[in-house]
Formats: sequence, C-alpha cells, structure tokens
Amino acid sequence: MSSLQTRRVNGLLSPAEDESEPLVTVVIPCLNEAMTIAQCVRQAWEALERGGIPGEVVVADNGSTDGSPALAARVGARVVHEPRRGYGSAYRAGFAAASGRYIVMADADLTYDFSEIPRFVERLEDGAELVMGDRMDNIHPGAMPWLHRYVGNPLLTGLLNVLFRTGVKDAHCGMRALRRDALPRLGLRTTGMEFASEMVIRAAQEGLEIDQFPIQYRRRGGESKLSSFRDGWRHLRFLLVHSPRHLFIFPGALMALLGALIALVVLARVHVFGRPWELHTLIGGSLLMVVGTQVIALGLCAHAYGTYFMGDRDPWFDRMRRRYRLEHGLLFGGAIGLAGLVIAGLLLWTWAERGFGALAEERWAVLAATLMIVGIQVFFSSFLLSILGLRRRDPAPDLEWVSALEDRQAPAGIDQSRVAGRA
Ligand SMILES: Nc1nc2c(ncn2[C@@H]2O[C@H](COP(=O)(O)OP(=O)(O)OP(=O)(O)O)[C@@H](O)[C@H]2O)c(=O)[nH]1
Ligand SMILES: [Mg+2]
Repeated sequence: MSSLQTRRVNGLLSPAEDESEPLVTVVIPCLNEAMTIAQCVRQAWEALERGGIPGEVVVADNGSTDGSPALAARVGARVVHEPRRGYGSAYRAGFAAASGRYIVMADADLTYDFSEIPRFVERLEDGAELVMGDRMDNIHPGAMPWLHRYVGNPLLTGLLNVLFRTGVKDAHCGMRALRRDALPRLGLRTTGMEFASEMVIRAAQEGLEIDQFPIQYRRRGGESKLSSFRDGWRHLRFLLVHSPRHLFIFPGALMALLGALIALVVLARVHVFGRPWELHTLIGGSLLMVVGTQVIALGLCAHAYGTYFMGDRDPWFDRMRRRYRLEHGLLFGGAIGLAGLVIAGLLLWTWAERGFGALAEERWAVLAATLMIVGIQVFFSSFLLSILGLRRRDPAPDLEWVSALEDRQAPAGIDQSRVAGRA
C-alpha cells in the first residue's frame, strides 16, 4: 500500500503535505516502567497500523534505571533521553523529537487504551487543535485512588475552570492529542506533572479549538510516579500564579472594601448588632484597607509582568490599561493622601487651639494615617506600573496608563491615533 493510500484508509485521513513525514507521533513519557513499556509501545504500533495511520512512536525517558529505554527500543520505539527530570521535561523533549503533524500522548503504564488513537486523530482531522480524554465516568476498580477521584481531580479541574474557563472535564488526563504546529503558540515550560494543567490552560488562553470524549482508565502496571500532595500542590501553585486577578485583585479588593465599610460604620457611629463600634474595630478596618490596597497593587504589577514579559493575555487587564494611565493613578493616590493630610491638619489645628493639651481624637487620627498610607501606596504603585510598562519586552504599542513618560517624548496627537488603531 502506498503511503498516500495508507493515509486515506477508512476515508479517515487527509493527505499530509509532506509525504515523507509521519502523520502521527505517539509520545510516551517513561520513568522506570519496565513492566509495561514494551506492551505500550506494541499497542501504539498496532493502533497505528490498524487505523492505517503513518506514524512513529517516541518514548521520552529521563533516567530510568530499570532498562525501560532498551525494552522500548527493542519493540520499535525511538527513545529520547532527556537529562532534566520530570514529566513535563520528558514531554517537551519528546515533542521536540516528534515529526508527525499530530501528537498523541499517553502514559507508559497501560492505564490508557492505545486503540483509541485513531479516534483522537479523527477529531484533530475534523478541526480540533487539542483533544482531551475524559476518564472520570470510566475509571476501572482500583485504577484511581479515592483521594484523586473524588477530591484532587474534581477540585483542581473545577478551580482550573473557574480561573481559566477551559470547559475541559478531566484536566489531568494523560491521554490527549494535539496539532504539533500549535506547540509554539502554547510555549510550554513547566517541568513536572503540572505540565498537564499548563497545556490545557495555555490552549484555552490561545483560543485553541478543544475537543474531548470519554475514555477508559485502567489499573496501572508497575509503580505510580505521582505524589498526591507534592504534585497536587504543583498543579495548584501553577493555577494560582497564572491568575493574578483571583490570587491578588479579588481578595485585595474584598479586604479594602470591607475595611472601608468598617471605617464608615465606626466613624458614623452606626449601630450594628445593636451596639456601637469603637477604636479597636477601626484599627482592624484600617489594617484591611492598607493590606487590601497593597495586595491589589501587587496584583496589578503581577498582571503587568505577565502581560509584558510572559506574553499572558487578559481582556480585563487590557481594558484597564486602555482606560487608565499613569496620571489617573497619581491623581487618585494624591487625592486620597491629601484627604488624610487635611484630616491630620485639622487635628493639629484643634490640638493647637486646645493649647496642646488632651486631644482624644484617636479615631480621626487612625483614619488620617490610613488615608495617607493608602494614598502613598497608590501613588508609588502607579509609578512602578509605569516603569514595568516602559521596560516591557513586548514592543506592541498598546499602553495607555503606563506610557506617560513615553508620551512626553512623542509628538502631540500620536497617542490618540495609536489608541484608535488598537481598538
Ligand atoms: N520521563 C519521565 N517520565 C515520567 C516522569 N514522571 C512520570 N513519568 C511517566 O509519566 C507517566 C505518568 O506518570 P504516572 O506515574 O503514571 O502518573 P499518573 O498517571 O498521574 O498516576 P497513576 O494513575 O498512578 O498512573 C508514566 O508513563 C510515567 O512513567 C519523569 O520524571 N520522567
Ligand atoms: Mg499513569
């Protein structure tokens, strides 16, 4: 059978542009899986042959000490050795060695059914760019510990969808497939098990067409390499540090608003729960306002760093930076600080009027100090954001609020035309 005919078997596959290239590379990460690796590679080959899919099998190993690489090579896998440890490192090496138009990924432990490969390829041929398996309704007895099935996986996948809205039902499924030409857009960089989350999140952020379908998950042969808490934490950490809005901005805003509300209740002497609230409560409110502002400022800087230096995209942040510029931050911070200064001045004046005797205006003094701190934080954080914007590597001229220094050097009117061009 010619290679073109092979590609057209079952009417499934379209001809690849370069006939010498395999259509599919099956990449299998492997760390000490001597018990199962040969069978996995054989099953992958069988699936390719049965589906009439021109392909290759790559095993990505880093440091197996049980002879797995030799066993894999003996049954026809191309073995890639990656010196850096970790599931993500292994996959990235496997991807770099792959030459197929499509990549199918699956573990080396017999948990996944390699005969599903043609189905994954079919979905890619139909236009999907990432195809995920979904194990959650087809987990064989003993295949997944209770903690992962009912706690870890649902919680982490749920959080991932709250933060990144991927719509993926089983974000940690190890059997998946993607177009190889999507890899540069994904820019995957993690080294450990969190690689599984990173791929899904980056695909959603890049607007890749994601498809998914249910697959079986069987009991593994050999020993698991997954450490529930260490790897769970690595996934969680990845989700949080890539979502500054949820990590910083929302909690910060909540703290600052609650603090302002508390200050209002104390200073206006509003009775809540049938009693007035005094100085100690106000100190708590003040703390919340100061910390909340600080956390928001850190979140904006994290967003700016992600956008300018890491290539992250966030529509909310883009809207913010189009709408506000450095001067807005300076005016806002200056106004808050000035309000604090005015209250402090009035207190000083009252004190002087009383001949520098007893004052007993602690509540207003706390408010004045809080406003001055918050004002100074806003004022200088605005400058910090401006500096991050100036130092950005991304030359895209899409800054408004952080570009005051640049604007000063630009001819009059250029700023507005740049903004209009961007919209
Ligand atoms: N090369 C390489 N492969 C790894 C590494 N860690 C895990 N793997 C492989 O990646 C796959 C997934 O690891 P598993 O231990 O099966 O983890 P899991 O599938 O999440 O957990 P189980 O349900 O227990 O199988 C397996 O094929 C491992 O051999 C690593 O550090 N390097
Ligand atoms: Mg596994």
